[in-house]
Amino acid sequence: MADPILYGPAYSTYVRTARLALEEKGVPHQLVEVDFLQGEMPEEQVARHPFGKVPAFEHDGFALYEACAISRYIDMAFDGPALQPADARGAARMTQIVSVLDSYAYGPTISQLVIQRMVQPMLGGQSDEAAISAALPDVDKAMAALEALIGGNAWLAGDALSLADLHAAPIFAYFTATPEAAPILADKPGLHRWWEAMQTRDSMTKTQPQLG
Ligand SMILES: N[C@@H](CCC(=O)N[C@@H](CS)C(=O)NCC(=O)O)C(=O)O
Repeated sequence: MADPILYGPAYSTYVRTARLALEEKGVPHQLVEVDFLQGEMPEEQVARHPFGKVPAFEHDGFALYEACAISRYIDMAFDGPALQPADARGAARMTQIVSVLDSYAYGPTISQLVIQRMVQPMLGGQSDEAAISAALPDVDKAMAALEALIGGNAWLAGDALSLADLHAAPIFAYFTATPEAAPILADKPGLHRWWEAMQTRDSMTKTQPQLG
């Protein structure tokens, strides 16, 4: 069987989620870089992803898009450590956290805070401080929900690393690089402990993006 191919830029959080899954499973793969930061999404990527996003994925003629579908496929199709809890409650908790990240955390944290604080200046523009201020209550609300969900667990969905952690970590990598993160995380010891542990994984080092 051919190695899987992941299409997207290493700087994308959702691409990194899929790469983390591939690294945690130890799956040889190819990353085909697709850059969209300086302009439009390239046509060949829109052909792979009808909503014009990254990542897209292909394995032996099987094409997929949407990071959570890709990471679940990687976990189930390849040998290596299981990245999804086997019990009903653990699996539901993992799915809940992935959904919270997609629905309530990514938008305010990445699309608003990180884009304004980090990406706009990198592209030669200015941060929109009003947009950042407007996003912060929603960032805090999402982080508070994640703090409640992790509770005393080592990992977001329980006592083992799961796809929930791989979905959250790329968001945290950018979030914690903003000055707004420290005060928001100050009263969230569970997330603080989790992020310290997450950063030490080889998969995080191997997928570190070079942005800027
Ligand atoms: N629901 C999609 C979201 C993917 C997504 O938003 N990707 C971002 C990069 S992290 C993207 O493609 N942005 C380009 C754009 O919106 O034009 C998934 O889970 O894969």
